[in-house]
Amino acid sequence: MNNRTKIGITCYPTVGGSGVVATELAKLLAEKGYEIHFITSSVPFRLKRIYPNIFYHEVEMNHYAVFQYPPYDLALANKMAEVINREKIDILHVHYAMPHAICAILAKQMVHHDVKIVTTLHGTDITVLGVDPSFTNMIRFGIEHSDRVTAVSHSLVAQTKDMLQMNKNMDVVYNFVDEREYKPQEKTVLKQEYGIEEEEDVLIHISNFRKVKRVPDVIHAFHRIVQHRNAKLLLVGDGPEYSQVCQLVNELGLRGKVLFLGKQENVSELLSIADLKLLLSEKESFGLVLLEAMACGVPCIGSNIGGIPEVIQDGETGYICEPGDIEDVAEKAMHILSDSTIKSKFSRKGMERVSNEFHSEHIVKQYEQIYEDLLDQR
Ligand code: GMT
Repeated sequence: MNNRTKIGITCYPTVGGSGVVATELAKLLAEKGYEIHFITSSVPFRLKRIYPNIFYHEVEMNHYAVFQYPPYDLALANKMAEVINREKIDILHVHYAMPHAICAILAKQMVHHDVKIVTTLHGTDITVLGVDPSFTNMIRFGIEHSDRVTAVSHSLVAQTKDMLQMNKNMDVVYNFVDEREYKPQEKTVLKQEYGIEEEEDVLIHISNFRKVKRVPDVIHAFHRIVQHRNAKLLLVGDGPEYSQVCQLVNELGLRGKVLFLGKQENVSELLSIADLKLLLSEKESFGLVLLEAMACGVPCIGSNIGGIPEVIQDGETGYICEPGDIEDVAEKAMHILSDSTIKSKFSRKGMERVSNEFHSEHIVKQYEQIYEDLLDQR
Protein backbone atom coordinates (compact mmCIF):
# COMPACT_ATOMS: atom_id res chain seq x y z
CA MET A 1 0.00 0.00 0.00
CA ASN A 2 1.16 3.54 -0.76
CA ASN A 3 2.82 4.71 2.43
CA ARG A 4 1.69 8.26 1.82
CA THR A 5 -1.93 7.30 2.28
CA LYS A 6 -3.62 9.96 4.39
CA ILE A 7 -5.72 8.82 7.32
CA GLY A 8 -7.98 11.18 9.27
CA ILE A 9 -8.75 10.02 12.81
CA THR A 10 -11.51 11.21 15.13
CA CYS A 11 -11.79 9.82 18.65
CA TYR A 12 -12.49 10.96 22.19
CA PRO A 13 -9.04 12.36 22.96
CA THR A 14 -9.25 12.34 26.75
CA VAL A 15 -8.76 9.33 29.05
CA GLY A 16 -10.49 6.13 27.89
CA GLY A 17 -9.64 2.90 26.09
CA SER A 18 -11.09 4.00 22.74
CA GLY A 19 -8.89 7.11 22.66
CA VAL A 20 -5.90 5.01 23.69
CA VAL A 21 -6.47 2.46 20.91
CA ALA A 22 -7.08 5.19 18.28
CA THR A 23 -3.89 7.02 19.28
CA GLU A 24 -1.72 3.91 19.49
CA LEU A 25 -2.98 2.88 16.06
CA ALA A 26 -2.15 6.35 14.72
CA LYS A 27 1.37 6.15 16.14
CA LEU A 28 2.07 2.73 14.64
CA LEU A 29 0.63 3.77 11.26
CA ALA A 30 2.79 6.91 11.35
CA GLU A 31 5.85 4.75 12.07
CA LYS A 32 4.96 2.79 8.92
CA GLY A 33 4.94 6.01 6.87
CA TYR A 34 1.24 6.91 6.72
CA GLU A 35 0.25 10.54 7.09
CA ILE A 36 -2.10 10.93 10.05
CA HIS A 37 -4.50 13.81 10.68
CA PHE A 38 -6.24 13.91 14.05
CA ILE A 39 -9.51 15.86 13.97
CA THR A 40 -10.41 16.13 17.65
CA SER A 41 -11.39 18.58 20.39
CA SER A 42 -7.94 18.43 22.01
CA VAL A 43 -4.59 16.72 21.44
CA PRO A 44 -5.02 13.01 22.27
CA PHE A 45 -3.46 12.42 25.68
CA ARG A 46 -1.41 9.44 24.55
CA LEU A 47 0.31 11.45 21.79
CA LYS A 48 3.26 12.15 24.00
CA ARG A 49 5.86 13.16 21.47
CA ILE A 50 6.11 14.90 18.13
CA TYR A 51 5.85 12.79 14.99
CA PRO A 52 6.66 14.62 11.74
CA ASN A 53 3.79 12.87 9.93
CA ILE A 54 1.06 13.25 12.59
CA PHE A 55 -0.97 16.44 12.34
CA TYR A 56 -3.58 17.76 14.72
CA HIS A 57 -6.63 19.79 13.68
CA GLU A 58 -8.55 21.21 16.60
CA VAL A 59 -12.33 21.40 16.49
CA GLU A 60 -12.96 24.93 17.67
CA MET A 61 -16.19 26.10 19.19
CA ASN A 62 -17.63 29.58 19.13
CA HIS A 63 -19.92 30.23 22.06
CA TYR A 64 -22.67 32.42 20.62
CA ALA A 65 -25.22 33.50 23.20
CA VAL A 66 -28.00 32.47 20.86
CA PHE A 67 -27.05 28.79 21.16
CA GLN A 68 -28.37 27.27 24.35
CA TYR A 69 -26.34 24.16 23.48
CA PRO A 70 -23.17 24.81 21.44
CA PRO A 71 -23.39 22.56 18.31
CA TYR A 72 -20.13 20.62 18.74
CA ASP A 73 -21.16 17.86 16.33
CA LEU A 74 -21.72 20.34 13.52
CA ALA A 75 -18.41 22.06 14.26
CA LEU A 76 -16.74 18.63 14.07
CA ALA A 77 -18.43 17.77 10.74
CA ASN A 78 -17.38 21.15 9.36
CA LYS A 79 -13.76 20.64 10.49
CA MET A 80 -13.73 17.12 9.03
CA ALA A 81 -14.92 18.50 5.65
CA GLU A 82 -12.33 21.27 5.74
CA VAL A 83 -9.47 18.85 6.50
CA ILE A 84 -10.65 16.24 3.95
CA ASN A 85 -10.75 18.88 1.18
CA ARG A 86 -7.51 20.62 2.04
CA GLU A 87 -5.37 17.57 2.88
CA LYS A 88 -7.04 15.18 0.44
CA ILE A 89 -7.72 12.61 3.16
CA ASP A 90 -8.12 9.07 1.76
CA ILE A 91 -9.68 7.38 4.80
CA LEU A 92 -11.52 8.95 7.70
CA HIS A 93 -11.35 6.47 10.57
CA VAL A 94 -13.76 7.40 13.35
CA HIS A 95 -13.92 5.76 16.75
CA TYR A 96 -17.50 5.58 18.00
CA ALA A 97 -20.61 5.76 15.84
CA MET A 98 -22.18 8.36 18.10
CA PRO A 99 -21.60 11.11 17.07
CA HIS A 100 -18.38 10.61 15.10
CA ALA A 101 -19.69 8.36 12.31
CA ILE A 102 -22.69 10.62 11.79
CA CYS A 103 -20.43 13.70 11.60
CA ALA A 104 -18.18 11.87 9.12
CA ILE A 105 -21.14 11.05 6.86
CA LEU A 106 -22.26 14.66 6.91
CA ALA A 107 -18.70 15.81 6.14
CA LYS A 108 -18.45 13.37 3.23
CA GLN A 109 -21.53 14.94 1.69
CA MET A 110 -19.96 18.39 1.96
CA VAL A 111 -16.69 17.59 0.13
CA HIS A 112 -15.63 17.01 -3.47
CA HIS A 113 -13.16 14.25 -2.73
CA ASP A 114 -13.70 10.50 -2.57
CA VAL A 115 -13.00 9.84 1.11
CA LYS A 116 -13.92 6.48 2.66
CA ILE A 117 -15.33 6.19 6.17
CA VAL A 118 -14.25 3.46 8.58
CA THR A 119 -16.14 3.33 11.88
CA THR A 120 -14.84 1.39 14.86
CA LEU A 121 -17.39 0.49 17.53
CA HIS A 122 -15.98 0.42 21.04
CA GLY A 123 -19.04 -0.43 23.05
CA THR A 124 -20.76 2.23 25.02
CA ASP A 125 -22.43 3.77 21.97
CA ILE A 126 -24.18 0.42 21.52
CA THR A 127 -24.53 -0.97 25.03
CA VAL A 128 -25.49 2.33 26.68
CA LEU A 129 -26.66 4.78 24.00
CA GLY A 130 -28.02 2.10 21.65
CA VAL A 131 -30.76 1.27 24.11
CA ASP A 132 -31.92 4.91 24.29
CA PRO A 133 -34.72 5.15 21.70
CA SER A 134 -33.83 8.77 20.95
CA PHE A 135 -30.44 7.64 19.60
CA THR A 136 -31.05 4.23 18.02
CA ASN A 137 -32.02 5.45 14.54
CA MET A 138 -29.09 7.83 14.48
CA ILE A 139 -26.58 5.15 15.50
CA ARG A 140 -28.02 2.70 12.96
CA PHE A 141 -27.70 5.41 10.28
CA GLY A 142 -24.05 6.03 11.21
CA ILE A 143 -23.23 2.34 10.98
CA GLU A 144 -25.17 1.66 7.80
CA HIS A 145 -23.59 4.56 5.91
CA SER A 146 -20.01 3.87 6.95
CA ASP A 147 -17.96 2.23 4.18
CA ARG A 148 -16.55 -0.33 6.65
CA VAL A 149 -17.40 -1.02 10.27
CA THR A 150 -15.19 -2.76 12.79
CA ALA A 151 -15.95 -3.76 16.38
CA VAL A 152 -13.54 -4.66 19.15
CA SER A 153 -15.11 -8.06 19.95
CA HIS A 154 -17.43 -10.72 18.54
CA SER A 155 -19.71 -10.03 21.45
CA LEU A 156 -20.04 -6.38 20.40
CA VAL A 157 -20.88 -7.37 16.82
CA ALA A 158 -23.61 -9.71 18.07
CA GLN A 159 -24.99 -7.08 20.46
CA THR A 160 -24.98 -4.38 17.78
CA LYS A 161 -26.84 -6.54 15.29
CA ASP A 162 -29.30 -7.59 17.92
CA MET A 163 -29.97 -4.18 19.48
CA LEU A 164 -30.15 -2.25 16.24
CA GLN A 165 -31.86 -5.04 14.31
CA MET A 166 -29.42 -4.77 11.43
CA ASN A 167 -27.35 -7.07 9.29
CA LYS A 168 -24.46 -4.85 8.18
CA ASN A 169 -21.15 -6.69 7.79
CA MET A 170 -18.81 -5.85 10.66
CA ASP A 171 -15.21 -7.00 11.05
CA VAL A 172 -13.90 -7.92 14.46
CA VAL A 173 -10.55 -6.21 15.01
CA TYR A 174 -9.38 -6.79 18.55
CA ASN A 175 -7.64 -4.14 20.62
CA PHE A 176 -3.90 -4.25 21.20
CA VAL A 177 -1.23 -2.69 23.39
CA ASP A 178 2.16 -1.27 22.55
CA GLU A 179 4.44 -4.13 23.57
CA ARG A 180 7.34 -1.70 23.97
CA GLU A 181 5.51 -0.13 26.90
CA TYR A 182 3.40 -2.96 28.29
CA LYS A 183 5.83 -5.60 29.55
CA PRO A 184 6.88 -6.71 33.04
CA GLN A 185 9.10 -4.11 34.66
CA GLU A 186 11.51 -3.97 37.60
CA LYS A 187 9.25 -4.44 40.64
CA THR A 188 10.99 -3.66 43.89
CA VAL A 189 11.20 0.14 44.15
CA LEU A 190 7.55 1.01 43.62
CA LYS A 191 6.35 -1.61 46.11
CA GLN A 192 8.69 -0.19 48.74
CA GLU A 193 7.66 3.36 47.91
CA TYR A 194 4.00 2.53 48.51
CA GLY A 195 4.92 0.89 51.81
CA ILE A 196 3.85 -2.56 50.63
CA GLU A 197 5.71 -5.44 52.24
CA GLU A 198 7.52 -7.80 49.91
CA GLU A 199 5.37 -10.83 50.87
CA GLU A 200 2.05 -8.94 50.63
CA ASP A 201 -0.28 -9.75 47.70
CA VAL A 202 -1.08 -6.80 45.45
CA LEU A 203 -4.45 -6.65 43.72
CA ILE A 204 -5.22 -3.93 41.20
CA HIS A 205 -8.33 -2.41 39.65
CA ILE A 206 -8.14 0.25 36.94
CA SER A 207 -11.21 2.03 35.59
CA ASN A 208 -13.09 5.28 35.18
CA PHE A 209 -15.24 4.45 38.23
CA ARG A 210 -18.49 4.49 36.29
CA LYS A 211 -21.43 2.48 37.63
CA VAL A 212 -20.99 -0.18 34.93
CA LYS A 213 -17.55 -1.02 36.36
CA ARG A 214 -19.12 -2.26 39.63
CA VAL A 215 -16.16 -1.08 41.71
CA PRO A 216 -18.03 -1.84 44.99
CA ASP A 217 -17.89 -5.54 43.97
CA VAL A 218 -14.10 -5.24 43.80
CA ILE A 219 -14.08 -3.82 47.34
CA HIS A 220 -16.42 -6.50 48.70
CA ALA A 221 -14.34 -9.27 47.10
CA PHE A 222 -11.16 -7.73 48.54
CA HIS A 223 -12.83 -7.53 51.96
CA ARG A 224 -13.30 -11.31 51.85
CA ILE A 225 -9.74 -11.88 50.60
CA VAL A 226 -8.08 -9.92 53.43
CA GLN A 227 -9.79 -12.14 56.00
CA HIS A 228 -7.35 -14.83 54.81
CA ARG A 229 -4.44 -13.08 53.14
CA ASN A 230 -2.03 -10.23 53.76
CA ALA A 231 -2.92 -8.03 50.80
CA LYS A 232 -3.24 -4.51 49.42
CA LEU A 233 -5.59 -3.25 46.73
CA LEU A 234 -4.50 -0.52 44.32
CA LEU A 235 -7.36 1.51 42.87
CA VAL A 236 -6.29 3.42 39.79
CA GLY A 237 -8.52 5.98 38.05
CA ASP A 238 -11.23 8.41 38.96
CA GLY A 239 -14.90 8.94 38.13
CA PRO A 240 -18.47 9.36 39.32
CA GLU A 241 -18.49 6.48 41.85
CA TYR A 242 -15.22 7.48 43.53
CA SER A 243 -16.70 8.98 46.72
CA GLN A 244 -19.10 6.08 47.17
CA VAL A 245 -16.18 3.67 46.89
CA CYS A 246 -14.15 5.68 49.46
CA GLN A 247 -17.11 5.50 51.86
CA LEU A 248 -17.46 1.75 51.40
CA VAL A 249 -13.75 1.25 52.06
CA ASN A 250 -14.12 3.17 55.35
CA GLU A 251 -17.29 1.29 56.35
CA LEU A 252 -15.59 -2.06 55.81
CA GLY A 253 -12.54 -0.97 57.83
CA LEU A 254 -10.24 -1.28 54.82
CA ARG A 255 -8.47 2.08 55.04
CA GLY A 256 -4.75 1.49 54.85
CA LYS A 257 -5.34 -1.72 52.89
CA VAL A 258 -6.78 0.08 49.86
CA LEU A 259 -4.58 2.64 48.13
CA PHE A 260 -6.44 5.23 46.06
CA LEU A 261 -3.95 6.27 43.39
CA GLY A 262 -6.24 8.38 41.17
CA LYS A 263 -5.40 8.79 37.48
CA GLN A 264 -1.95 7.49 36.64
CA GLU A 265 0.24 7.66 33.55
CA ASN A 266 2.73 4.81 33.93
CA VAL A 267 0.23 2.04 34.41
CA SER A 268 2.63 -0.65 33.19
CA GLU A 269 4.89 0.10 36.16
CA LEU A 270 1.97 -0.28 38.56
CA LEU A 271 0.82 -3.46 36.86
CA SER A 272 4.29 -4.88 37.26
CA ILE A 273 3.95 -4.87 41.05
CA ALA A 274 0.50 -6.52 40.91
CA ASP A 275 -0.27 -10.20 41.49
CA LEU A 276 -3.86 -10.08 40.31
CA LYS A 277 -6.11 -7.78 38.30
CA LEU A 278 -9.88 -7.54 38.88
CA LEU A 279 -12.39 -6.22 36.33
CA LEU A 280 -15.91 -7.06 37.51
CA SER A 281 -17.94 -4.83 35.17
CA GLU A 282 -21.53 -5.47 34.11
CA LYS A 283 -20.81 -4.14 30.59
CA GLU A 284 -17.48 -4.32 28.82
CA SER A 285 -17.13 -4.71 25.08
CA PHE A 286 -13.46 -5.67 25.37
CA GLY A 287 -11.64 -4.60 28.55
CA LEU A 288 -8.40 -3.06 27.31
CA VAL A 289 -7.10 -2.88 30.89
CA LEU A 290 -7.13 -6.69 30.98
CA LEU A 291 -4.91 -6.85 27.94
CA GLU A 292 -2.55 -4.31 29.50
CA ALA A 293 -2.40 -6.46 32.65
CA MET A 294 -1.82 -9.70 30.74
CA ALA A 295 0.97 -8.06 28.73
CA CYS A 296 2.66 -7.23 32.05
CA GLY A 297 2.29 -10.82 33.22
CA VAL A 298 -0.62 -10.23 35.63
CA PRO A 299 -3.33 -12.94 35.94
CA CYS A 300 -6.87 -11.54 35.63
CA ILE A 301 -10.33 -12.21 37.00
CA GLY A 302 -13.15 -10.71 34.94
CA SER A 303 -16.91 -11.02 34.68
CA ASN A 304 -18.71 -13.22 32.22
CA ILE A 305 -20.07 -10.41 30.08
CA GLY A 306 -19.41 -8.75 26.73
CA GLY A 307 -15.94 -9.24 25.30
CA ILE A 308 -14.22 -10.19 28.57
CA PRO A 309 -14.34 -13.97 27.87
CA GLU A 310 -12.68 -13.26 24.50
CA VAL A 311 -9.74 -11.70 26.36
CA ILE A 312 -9.37 -13.88 29.48
CA GLN A 313 -9.20 -17.63 28.83
CA ASP A 314 -10.98 -19.14 31.80
CA GLY A 315 -8.63 -21.44 33.72
CA GLU A 316 -5.70 -20.58 31.43
CA THR A 317 -4.84 -16.89 31.86
CA GLY A 318 -7.19 -16.17 34.74
CA TYR A 319 -10.79 -16.81 35.72
CA ILE A 320 -14.22 -15.71 34.59
CA CYS A 321 -16.97 -15.18 37.21
CA GLU A 322 -20.64 -14.29 36.92
CA PRO A 323 -21.25 -10.55 37.45
CA GLY A 324 -22.05 -9.86 41.12
CA ASP A 325 -20.79 -13.26 42.36
CA ILE A 326 -18.36 -11.76 44.88
CA GLU A 327 -17.95 -15.05 46.76
CA ASP A 328 -16.71 -16.79 43.63
CA VAL A 329 -14.35 -13.90 42.80
CA ALA A 330 -12.82 -14.03 46.29
CA GLU A 331 -12.43 -17.82 46.16
CA LYS A 332 -10.79 -17.78 42.73
CA ALA A 333 -8.57 -14.85 43.70
CA MET A 334 -7.32 -16.77 46.76
CA HIS A 335 -6.77 -19.84 44.60
CA ILE A 336 -4.43 -17.83 42.34
CA LEU A 337 -2.71 -15.93 45.16
CA SER A 338 -2.04 -19.01 47.28
CA ASP A 339 -0.68 -21.24 44.53
CA SER A 340 2.51 -19.95 42.97
CA THR A 341 2.43 -22.62 40.24
CA ILE A 342 -1.04 -21.51 39.07
CA LYS A 343 -0.04 -17.88 39.33
CA SER A 344 3.05 -18.23 37.18
CA LYS A 345 1.23 -20.46 34.69
CA PHE A 346 -1.52 -17.81 34.25
CA SER A 347 1.09 -15.09 34.02
CA ARG A 348 3.09 -16.90 31.32
CA LYS A 349 0.03 -18.00 29.34
CA GLY A 350 -1.39 -14.45 29.51
CA MET A 351 1.77 -12.98 28.02
CA GLU A 352 1.79 -15.68 25.32
CA ARG A 353 -1.83 -14.96 24.51
CA VAL A 354 -1.22 -11.23 24.13
CA SER A 355 1.67 -11.95 21.83
CA ASN A 356 -0.16 -14.59 19.73
CA GLU A 357 -3.68 -13.18 19.52
CA PHE A 358 -3.44 -9.45 20.13
CA HIS A 359 -0.02 -8.48 18.81
CA SER A 360 0.03 -4.88 17.59
CA GLU A 361 1.68 -5.86 14.31
CA HIS A 362 -1.08 -8.32 13.53
CA ILE A 363 -3.89 -5.93 14.54
CA VAL A 364 -2.46 -2.93 12.66
CA LYS A 365 -2.19 -5.15 9.55
CA GLN A 366 -5.90 -5.91 9.81
CA TYR A 367 -6.73 -2.19 9.79
CA GLU A 368 -4.32 -1.64 6.89
CA GLN A 369 -6.07 -4.39 4.91
CA ILE A 370 -9.42 -2.68 5.49
CA TYR A 371 -8.00 0.65 4.26
CA GLU A 372 -6.43 -1.06 1.25
CA ASP A 373 -9.69 -2.81 0.26
CA LEU A 374 -11.53 0.50 0.40
CA LEU A 375 -8.92 2.36 -1.63
CA ASP A 376 -9.03 -0.39 -4.27
CA GLN A 377 -12.72 0.41 -4.72
CA ARG A 378 -12.03 4.01 -5.74
O1 GMT B 1 -15.20 1.64 29.48
C1 GMT B 1 -15.35 2.85 29.39
O2 GMT B 1 -16.11 3.44 30.15
C2 GMT B 1 -14.57 3.65 28.37
C3 GMT B 1 -14.80 3.18 26.95
C4 GMT B 1 -14.00 4.09 26.03
O3 GMT B 1 -14.61 4.89 25.33
O4 GMT B 1 -12.80 4.00 25.99
O5 GMT B 1 -14.32 1.84 26.80
C5 GMT B 1 -14.85 1.07 25.75
O6 GMT B 1 -13.85 0.95 24.73
C6 GMT B 1 -12.65 0.27 25.16
C7 GMT B 1 -11.67 0.24 23.97
O7 GMT B 1 -12.18 -0.49 22.91
C8 GMT B 1 -12.98 -1.15 25.64
O8 GMT B 1 -11.80 -1.78 26.09
C9 GMT B 1 -14.00 -1.07 26.79
O9 GMT B 1 -14.37 -2.39 27.13
C10 GMT B 1 -15.23 -0.29 26.34
N1 GMT B 1 -16.12 -0.06 27.48
C11 GMT B 1 -17.33 -0.63 27.60
O10 GMT B 1 -17.78 -1.39 26.78
C12 GMT B 1 -18.08 -0.30 28.85
